[in-house]
Formats: sequence, C-alpha cells, structure tokens
Amino acid sequence: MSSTDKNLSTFSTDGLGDISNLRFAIVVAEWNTDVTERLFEGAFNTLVSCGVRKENIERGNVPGSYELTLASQWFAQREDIAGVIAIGAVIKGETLHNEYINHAVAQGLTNVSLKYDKPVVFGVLTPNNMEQAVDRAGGKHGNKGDEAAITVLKMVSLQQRLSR
Ligand code: RBF
Repeated sequence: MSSTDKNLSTFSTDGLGDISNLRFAIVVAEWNTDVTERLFEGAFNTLVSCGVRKENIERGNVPGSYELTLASQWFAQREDIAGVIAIGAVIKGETLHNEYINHAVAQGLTNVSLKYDKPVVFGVLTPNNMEQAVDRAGGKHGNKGDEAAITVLKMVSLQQRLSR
C-alpha cells in the first residue's frame, strides 16, 4: 500500500487513553537535516496535539541514521520512556550505502523494541532523491513524522490495554 493510500496523519486518535503523563523520546539524525527537522517538527507537534506534554518529550541528535539504533536503545532502556521515535532520511546515491544503512537501522530498531518491550518507531525516509524526501516531510505526501507519532501512541495505547 503506498503512502498516498495510507496516510496515518488523518487517522483518528480516539480511544488513546490518558497519555498526558507518558514520556517519549525522539532521536533525530543530522544527515539531510532540512528533511529530518521537518519530520521532527511533525512528530513533536503531533504528540503535543494528541495530549503529550511538551516537557515529556526528550530529543536526542545523532550524526547519521546509522547511529539511530544505539541512541534509541539508550532511551528505550529507561523505565520512564514509554516509546521512542527514530527519525532519519537516507537518500539513495551512486553506491549501495543506503541499503546497508536502511537494513541495519530497520533491524536494529526492531531488536531494541523487542528487547525493551516498547515501541521504537521507524521514522526513516528511504527515498530515491531529495524531492521524494521533501514530498514526505510536510509536502504532497504528508509528513511521515506525524505518522511516526501516531504510531507510537497507538502502540503504547495497545500495550497498556493488553497489560491491564
Ligand atoms: N546518513 C543518513 O542519515 N542519511 C544518508 O543519506 C547518509 N548517507 C551516507 C552515505 C555514505 C556513503 C556514508 C558513508 C554515510 C552516510 N550516512 C548517511 C551516515 C551514516 O548514517 C553514519 O552516520 C556514518 O556512516 C557513521 O557511522
């Protein structure tokens, strides 16, 4: 399903429960920073508009997307953090670097999520070029940062319901 068909930015957040006391982390890669800043803003503003307190959102910057996994683990291992959003933009170039980075990060974030039993959301754009990245960072395909925020909230909410 393409992102045009499925845009979580428009999903209902009804039934999320009380999230005002939950704490979240957003880890942001500094490569392609114009894009990752827009993704961060989307994620941050969506968390806040859904009821998360600004002071309950922590940010950590990392040099590039490859470093998202370790920094996400540093946050995820903390008991006070309910969920983590990892944000990056890995743009395809003339070499295969993007595939190595993307696979490593996707697998790494999955491992962290399972190890610490909490949502660690993959908010990494993997476009062929900068235009595709901009289209997904507040452009014509919405903002994947918004979607990452909705995802972490939905997962935390499901986890809370199942552990009651
Ligand atoms: N990091 C990104 O977040 N996005 C990129 O598009 C990106 N491209 C890279 C291309 C090459 C050839 C290399 C070597 C690294 C790139 N990185 C990129 C940085 C990478 O995620 C990591 O920070 C560095 O490899 C240091 O571990």
